[in-house]
Amino acid sequence: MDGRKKKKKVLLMGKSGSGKSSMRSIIFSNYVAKDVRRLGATIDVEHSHVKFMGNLTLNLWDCGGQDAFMETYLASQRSNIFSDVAVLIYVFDIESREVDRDLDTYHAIITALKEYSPHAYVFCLVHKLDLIQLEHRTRIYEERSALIRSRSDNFAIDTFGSSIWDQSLYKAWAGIVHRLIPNLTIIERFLEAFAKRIDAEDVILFERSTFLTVTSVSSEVGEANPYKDRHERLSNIMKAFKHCAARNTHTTPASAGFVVMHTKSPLYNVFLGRFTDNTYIFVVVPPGEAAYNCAVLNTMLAREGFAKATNTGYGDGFPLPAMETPDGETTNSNNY
Ligand SMILES: Nc1nc2c(ncn2[C@@H]2O[C@H](COP(=O)(O)OP(=O)(O)O)[C@@H](O)[C@H]2O)c(=O)[nH]1
Ligand SMILES: [Mg+2]
Repeated sequence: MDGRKKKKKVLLMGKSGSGKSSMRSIIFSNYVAKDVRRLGATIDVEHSHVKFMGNLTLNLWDCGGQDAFMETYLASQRSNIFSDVAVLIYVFDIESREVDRDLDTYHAIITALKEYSPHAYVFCLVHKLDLIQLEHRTRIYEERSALIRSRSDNFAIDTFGSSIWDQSLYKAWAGIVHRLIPNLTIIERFLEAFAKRIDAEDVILFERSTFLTVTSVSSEVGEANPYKDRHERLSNIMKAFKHCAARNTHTTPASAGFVVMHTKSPLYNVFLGRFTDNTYIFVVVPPGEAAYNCAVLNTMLAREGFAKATNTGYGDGFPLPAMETPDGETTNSNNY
């Protein structure tokens, strides 16, 4: 692994009206859900480049889903569209009345992908779940997900239920970008060592502009937290906060930043602050002034080393603890 700039091609496909452009705008362009109704239909392919974690550029191909376009993607444009793909995100509209036809189109796309980019990751989003009554949501999502899997050939796919009207959108996209982040193992080992050292119950790393979860660590206490969707809830809340801050300070949501927020309670301390150029860190530690100060101080101290590790792919900026290798030898992880 190295620190060179990485560009990854991401195809965003699915029938016209399934919600592709809406999601893209909310996640990457700081739109709020109610604003996406203003978007026009995507004609042909709309290219955009989004930066993520500084050195990763996602080259997003939002492919208009009208039937005529789908046909040209599969015929004359086949090699252009399907070559060099890192990720295919396929969006299914849960409201569609033509489930079989949608699955046939999906299968044709998967076949083309297998031919030109057999190592691509495939994510399928069963979208607009807000339109299904809460009590039927899980069942309908699972049924649809099983159907999609049965048409995915040999691809190991991930499926998510999503809606632009709640935090499920953030969970799905965090799952997607997680697969694309360079130096993720280094980031995760670093964060784990850091969390242990400051006795944190939860540490979550968020990407700065999208507020998507990059990765997280929970201790045993953190694991017991009943709010399993707390990461994506925080992404959603922080995005809304940025919009609110932008409105009140006459800036744009993209530039509305903040340095730190904290909550101290008799049961825990929480802070959410700017970590590196590209990340925010969310830390939960035990209650008390000393624990809080210690965690804040250590977070400040870890910044530089962390930034270096994520940029270069080497963990030498922060004294990571020695690790047991599978054959019993002890190695120092700094020798990465
Ligand atoms: N109810 C609901 N409507 C959605 C959702 N996502 C998108 N839409 C709506 O679906 C319509 C089509 O969205 P658009 O993003 O243009 O679809 P695209 O053709 O796939 O790019 C718009 O009116 C959106 O407001 C969702 O999660 N729930
Ligand atoms: Mg569109």
